[in-house]
Amino acid sequence: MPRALITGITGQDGLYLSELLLSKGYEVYGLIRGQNNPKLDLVRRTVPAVKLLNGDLTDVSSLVRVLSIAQPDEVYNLGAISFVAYSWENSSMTSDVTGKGVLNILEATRLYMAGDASKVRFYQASSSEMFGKVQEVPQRETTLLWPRSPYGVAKVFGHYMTINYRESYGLHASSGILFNHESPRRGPEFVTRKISQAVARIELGLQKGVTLGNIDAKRDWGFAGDYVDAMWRMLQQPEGDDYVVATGETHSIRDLLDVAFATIGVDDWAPFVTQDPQFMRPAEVDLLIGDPTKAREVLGWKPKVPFEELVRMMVTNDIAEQAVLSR
Ligand code: NAP
Ligand code: G4F
Repeated sequence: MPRALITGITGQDGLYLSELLLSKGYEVYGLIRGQNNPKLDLVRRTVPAVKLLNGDLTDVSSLVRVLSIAQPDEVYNLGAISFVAYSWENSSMTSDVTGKGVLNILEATRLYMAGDASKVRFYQASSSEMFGKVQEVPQRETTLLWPRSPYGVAKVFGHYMTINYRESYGLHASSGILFNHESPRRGPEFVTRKISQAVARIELGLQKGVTLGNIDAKRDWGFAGDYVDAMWRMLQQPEGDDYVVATGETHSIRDLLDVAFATIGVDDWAPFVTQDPQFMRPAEVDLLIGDPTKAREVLGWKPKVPFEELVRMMVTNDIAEQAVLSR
């Protein structure tokens, strides 16, 4: 039975990846932090077979201990402070967790493999946010990185550190440059879920409108359940490498509003949407669109859930969830 360790087990991708690996017969370990993590129950309910181990990406001694207990064949480093807006307000902590945390888990993995590079394979959750002020359209593996947020800068550090461990120590290390991926499990702070929850609550008469920031920004949005499959495929390759994982389509937040409100039969969303500078960012990433050719050709991966279906799935799920919560 192959063994996997996942950091970020309480997050959106951690849950989908656990489900995928368990369905493939893996023994799955998850790193959980804090003495009373509020998401512990969610993980236990959703993926009860996952074995949870205490640790934190900022504490290298905890990572060494967790690796020695889990004895993984594959390490998936999904843990991060992942909310871009928050990273300006907590830039030092974001650098420690999202940036230096990658070095910590790489170093713990190097100690664990003890000179035997065949012992373990490593996945790093890199991000399209690294492209920032994009230098090429669409963005591919070779596109120059130009991050626009403390989060993006921290991800660039983790990305290059992963490549460096591959080149320095022969570690089978892969970096997935994933474009935005969403689901009903997405955190409510992100724009897709903020909109799907608001539309659901408007439909149920629980809320009158929604206040947003820049609605002209464009993102390449896919379904998280599809994207974790690409992570697994990367670690099944003969060599570690870097891959863009994206749909190859881009949509503005206006397009997102169109589909979300159409799901409840509203054609003109303007009366329900206001904008507030508090949701604007000091530096914006205006346009993301990925070129997933390499992932398709080498990994045999392609996205299954199109944008409109994804948005409708999220709104429909939130209507059901909000109806229960409001009872
Ligand atoms: P998420 O839902 O925000 O989950 C982040 C996870 O990181 C949570 O489990 C969180 O645990 C954990 N974490 C935070 N601080 C930690 C620390 N100090 N030590 C250990 N774990 C810590 O993120 P996601 O959407 O699943 O994304 C997974 C990864 O992919 C992240 O690295 C993200 O930056 C990256 N990524 C995401 C996207 C996307 O569109 N979703 C795109 C590209 C890259 P707690 O519950 O304890 O806070
Ligand atoms: O949903 P967002 O907060 O996601 P963002 O910043 O693109 O980051 C996500 O994707 C990255 C991959 O590219 C990940 F690495 C990262 O961890 C995270 O998962 O914002 C999307 C867009 C931005 O342009 C933002 O300015 O939506 C715009 N926006 C407009 N109004 C808003 C809002 N974003 C949020 N969160 N809230 C708003 O009210």
